[in-house]
Amino acid sequence: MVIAKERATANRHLLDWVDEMARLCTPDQVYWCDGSEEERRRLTDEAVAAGVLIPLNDEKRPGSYYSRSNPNDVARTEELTFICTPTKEGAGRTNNWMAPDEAYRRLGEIFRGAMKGRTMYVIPYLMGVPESPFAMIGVELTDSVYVVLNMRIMARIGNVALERLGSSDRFNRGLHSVADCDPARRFICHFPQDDTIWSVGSGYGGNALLGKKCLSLRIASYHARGQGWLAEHMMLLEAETPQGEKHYIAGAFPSASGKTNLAMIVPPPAFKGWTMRTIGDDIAWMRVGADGRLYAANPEAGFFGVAPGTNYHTNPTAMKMVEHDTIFTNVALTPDMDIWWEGMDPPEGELVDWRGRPWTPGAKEPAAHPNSRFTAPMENNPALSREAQDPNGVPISAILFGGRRSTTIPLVVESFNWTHGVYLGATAGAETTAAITGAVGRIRRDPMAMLAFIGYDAGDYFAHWLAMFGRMKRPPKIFLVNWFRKDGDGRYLWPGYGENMRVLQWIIDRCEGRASAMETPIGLVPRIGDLDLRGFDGKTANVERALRVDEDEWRRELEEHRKWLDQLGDRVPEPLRLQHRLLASSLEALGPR
Ligand code: SAT
Ligand code: MN
Repeated sequence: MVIAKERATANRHLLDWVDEMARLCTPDQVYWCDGSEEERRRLTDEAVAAGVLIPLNDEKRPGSYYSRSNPNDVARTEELTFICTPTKEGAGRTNNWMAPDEAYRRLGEIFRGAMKGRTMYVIPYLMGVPESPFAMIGVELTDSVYVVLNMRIMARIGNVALERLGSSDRFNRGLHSVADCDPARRFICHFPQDDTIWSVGSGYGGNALLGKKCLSLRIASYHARGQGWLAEHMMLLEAETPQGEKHYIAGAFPSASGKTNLAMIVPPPAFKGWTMRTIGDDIAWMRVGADGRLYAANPEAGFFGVAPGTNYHTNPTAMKMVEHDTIFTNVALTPDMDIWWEGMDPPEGELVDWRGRPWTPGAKEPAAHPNSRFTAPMENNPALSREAQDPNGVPISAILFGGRRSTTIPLVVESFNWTHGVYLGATAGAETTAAITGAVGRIRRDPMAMLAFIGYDAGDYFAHWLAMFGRMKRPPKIFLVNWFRKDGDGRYLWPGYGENMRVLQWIIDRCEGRASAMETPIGLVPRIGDLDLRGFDGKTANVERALRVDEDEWRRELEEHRKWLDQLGDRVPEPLRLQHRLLASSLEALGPR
């Protein structure tokens, strides 16, 4: 085994751990990433030579590459994801649990010799900007050059992280190998008490880019609870009004519910003078500032977005963002080596699909995998907020909880208070999508869009959310939103996309105390006249239906909430159970209509 001659650090904790992991995985060589541009070029060339990346048409899409995954490895695998706390109770009822020693032993057997003939890349990385009190340091060891090239877009890697680490032993230890990419030998294990992640058998984003879901959500949420802050699955958006006031909005949505689109929203023409800018599209770390407000920062440095459905109408910003220097995974290829996916204008002629097979328009199966992705650096986003790099984060005015629901949930509901807001987040649900493997189209409860990412017991997580209220002097308002309600014929009642601006405006006006709302048994809902519908070309009757609180639907919904809270066990905090009873009994008190 050859250990790289120039070790980039004198940090003994790091060197010893890398040696130990190299002895386990026996790579042919160990390579320390420095994060430089020269290194990016060199590793990209190596990836191209190895067939891992295919260069795209340099005139149409400069600096961009294409990658196809193993067809068995296209999404996060929640059933193979484990929280390995010392006790099963520590992981709670919503996580898979494996005892730490068993996990180290079982995965250790798979890791043993897994990097033979390969390179072990050492990726020191930072989540957050270097000067930020939010920043967290991780080191990922991986045998995948695809992972290295994606991590260098999604995080700040190399010397910048080593400098910040210095001689400390406080860094997350991540070990990753694609090994033989066998789903029967695929595990994503988190050891919060050891600040360690072991992931084996998958090269897919959320399973393999360890800085993302594994560190910034599962491990971070565990630390956040102990330290009094929140690590959340939220996009972050800056809204500047025509008067020049700025509001920052955080929004939790399950994967593939339009979160990236919302983070890059372009207001309709009637909203002259409004400017919307992106801060983040997936993860928010939130701490209470000295002024008692909640400050949020995006720890990532890039965007790992779902490609299908993205086009110049639904998300022009993302389309511009991916015009250059982007890695595409599992989309389709055009004859002139550009990319294509469902939702773009129909292609001319034959394509090559995500599995490398010829594909003609009208074919039964999609050309791009429904969970195909683009990985683009933050600076590519033409609507990026300057505050995206603010070390202290931005003060949040409103928190949104959303999900894809074709019935029941109104376009927008403001919570009566913080506890009710936490309840709305805790009971939020969504129809399932392609970002996770499993059935598509069934409703699953996804509290704060964090079901797959809470690194401990969900009841304790809700209690932590409730406790955060006491730390704030000016807490954000909490809203439930649903862009996806349908009529009886399955047509959307609300046009969504840029038109969501009308809802955001109402939300901002509520935060400023200048818009009215109607009290309903389940929360505060705008009347049709409370929304600014200037220039709206949809039917107002449909908007009224999208806003409606249907008591029968809500009786059924609340019954589902009860079952859900029962399922979570007795660590669900009493205020949330009481909140449930209050809502259910208020609805009953109205009597039959
Ligand atoms: O599937 S990933 O975790 O890689 C991305 C996402 O779901 O947001
Ligand atoms: Mn996500």
